[in-house]
Amino acid sequence: MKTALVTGASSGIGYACAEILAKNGFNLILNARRSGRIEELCSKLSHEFNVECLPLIFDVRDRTGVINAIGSIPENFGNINLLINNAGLAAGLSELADGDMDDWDQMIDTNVKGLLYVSRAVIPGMKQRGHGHIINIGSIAGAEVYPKGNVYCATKHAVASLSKAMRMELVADNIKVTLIAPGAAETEFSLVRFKGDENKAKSIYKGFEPLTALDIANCVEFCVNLPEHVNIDELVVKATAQATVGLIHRKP
Ligand code: NDP
Ligand code: 8X3
Repeated sequence: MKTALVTGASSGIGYACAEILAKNGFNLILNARRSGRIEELCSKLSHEFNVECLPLIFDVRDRTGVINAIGSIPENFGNINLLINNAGLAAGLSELADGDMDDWDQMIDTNVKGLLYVSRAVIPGMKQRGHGHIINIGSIAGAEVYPKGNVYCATKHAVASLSKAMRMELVADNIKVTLIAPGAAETEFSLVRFKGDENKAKSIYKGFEPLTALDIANCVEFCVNLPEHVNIDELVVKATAQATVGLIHRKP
């Protein structure tokens, strides 16, 4: 049986990926900071799909915590075939001139450094086994930029660059690297960005049908079920009503 490690599995895209991977028979190692949600999801998936599920609670920003947690994974979960680097967030929406530096630190530490720490801990095992698949959840904000999205866009540009670098460095080790770059998907993303302001969060998805977390999980399912010799390098996935990051056709 194959094993997948999904970061940020307590909500949204990570949660939906965990469900779809369980359906596909993967044993799961599920990470996030909210332990209650992860434990609940683990017990739900192991009962529903008869797979093994290990909750692995850590903050991807905590370098020592990441190394210790991944180092503590028991042997029966040790052969990680699939890593989904999904944990991430946008914090705030403001111009650089009046940006909140704590928000900047949180986005850079989570979206870039967290992805690096987790990858650094998992890749050596994949190299040793000569097999693996890393799926990085980037964003259309990793190819485009929008006013007030400055630092979030920079972190997702970094994810796009790191995905390319990983693909070049790991090609000789038979490790696939896929970048999935979603457009607007209705998850807890905007609620987090606007620090719990539900009205602001809802307004982002007003007047059009956004992507769902399941839409992205379906893309993950497609990528992981391809034959051994086929890899999707990059997938850009947007709602039909979204042409570019800033051009969304909204009905009144
Ligand atoms: P959610 O807010 O619903 O989920 C984010 C997940 O990341 C949660 O499980 C959260 O868990 C986890 N997370 C956040 N910070 C940390 C941390 N420091 N350590 C461990 N886990 C963390 O948003 P989405 O599902 O939408 O976001 C998932 C990914 O998709 C992100 O990388 C985001 O940038 C990307 N994305 C989202 C888009 C969208 O429109 N929704 C579009 C493009 C990309 P917890 O809080 O429990 O730690
Ligand atoms: C999330 C999509 O447009 O809010 O990565 O940056 S956007």
